[in-house]
Amino acid sequence: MTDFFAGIPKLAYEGPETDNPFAYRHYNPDEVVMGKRMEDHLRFAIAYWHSFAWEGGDPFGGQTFDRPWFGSTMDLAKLKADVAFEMFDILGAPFFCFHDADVRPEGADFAENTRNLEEIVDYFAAKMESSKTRLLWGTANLFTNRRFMSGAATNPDPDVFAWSAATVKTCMDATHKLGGENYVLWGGREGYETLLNTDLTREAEQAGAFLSMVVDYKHKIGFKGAILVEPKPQEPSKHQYDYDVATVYGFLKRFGLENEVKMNIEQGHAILAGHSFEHELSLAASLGILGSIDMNRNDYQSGWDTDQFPDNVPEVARAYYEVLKAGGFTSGGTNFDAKLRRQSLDAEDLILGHAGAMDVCARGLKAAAALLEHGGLEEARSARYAGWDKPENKAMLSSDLASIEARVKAEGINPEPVSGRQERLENLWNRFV
Ligand code: XLS
Ligand code: NI
Ligand code: NI
Repeated sequence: MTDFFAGIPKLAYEGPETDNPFAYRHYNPDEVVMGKRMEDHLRFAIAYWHSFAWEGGDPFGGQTFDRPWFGSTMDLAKLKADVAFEMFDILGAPFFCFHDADVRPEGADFAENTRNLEEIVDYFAAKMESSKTRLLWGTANLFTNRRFMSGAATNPDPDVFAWSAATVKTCMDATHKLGGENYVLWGGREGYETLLNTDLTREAEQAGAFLSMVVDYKHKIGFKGAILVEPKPQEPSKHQYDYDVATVYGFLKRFGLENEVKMNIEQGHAILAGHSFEHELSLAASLGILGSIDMNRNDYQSGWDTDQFPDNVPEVARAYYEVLKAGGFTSGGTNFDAKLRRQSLDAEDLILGHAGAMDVCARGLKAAAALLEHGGLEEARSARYAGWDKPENKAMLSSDLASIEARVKAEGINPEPVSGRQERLENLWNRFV
């Protein structure tokens, strides 16, 4: 036991009326929602990087947090792991996620990186024997170190491609060993700053070959989890290749990977792409590639990735409505890819940030489930498209322009506009949130 969270009790569900800051008001893991335990619906995960590796810097100032595990030795990496698992236990978190660089010190070369990672993986594995917390996903950080400044898979330098491929292999091995349920790729440096020095055609080919190798390796080692790509439109590169769900789907089709790879969709990234989160989720579900979510918001005014904990129940409800409608998570879950504000220095801030977010998500989930069970929205949507249920209308979709013209003339088709009834549906929606 470390003393980092000294005095902070394990959180339990106490209901909405409690005054205890260290309690859940809405997140009640065992409560059954639409036939499933809340914990099994939401599948919350703690992001190792923001909670334990981030130092509190911003573009104008450096470290604000003073954590006893900061530094680059294996002993400190193990202290960090001790504190992390204590936090998972305090929160009763079912899952966590990590990058290689969050959990192990950077070595002098590839071999030392791998040794460090393997030692920490063994340390995690030992902890996981007595912890309920499992691994939602693992990933490789192919964006922080300066070697990745011009890309990882899409780097003009083949040596960086090689380093990246080898690193992803070690991270897939680590994820597999720890029983991870997914493996994520966020292409932080897969993009470009200027076309003056960039060959788009080559870079796409490299990225396609890279992802194909990831899929092949998954099958080779018998990893049963999902491979997930996380789209993001900008930041850090001016142009990120994995812009949004639609863009990534096009990329997957191009390389024949659409049945092998799903999406990890982040709320804040959806907004940066000029979409709503529910748009991205709904599109992914309709394409059969909805995998998992990063439930962290950005500030709506600042236009960059501030990675804040969710605080808006109606927004979160819209997202879970799409997730529930799609049948819920299978291997995926709700990862909080969220960091504290840099002034939030105390150990309790870490606990309360997550606890509040979990309560917001629980309320959103319950609202979404209630509306889905009510059925009014789905009925209204079906009614709007009901004309397409008639065989003569359905047949048009495999007809041709000339035959349709003949039909319009023969039947005297003359459409009458009908209301989309948006306000009625918004009022219905607002009864539940
Ligand atoms: C950054 C991404 C990152 C991924 C994991 O914006 O959200 O944190 O989730 O590499
Ligand atoms: Ni992000
Ligand atoms: Ni993310």
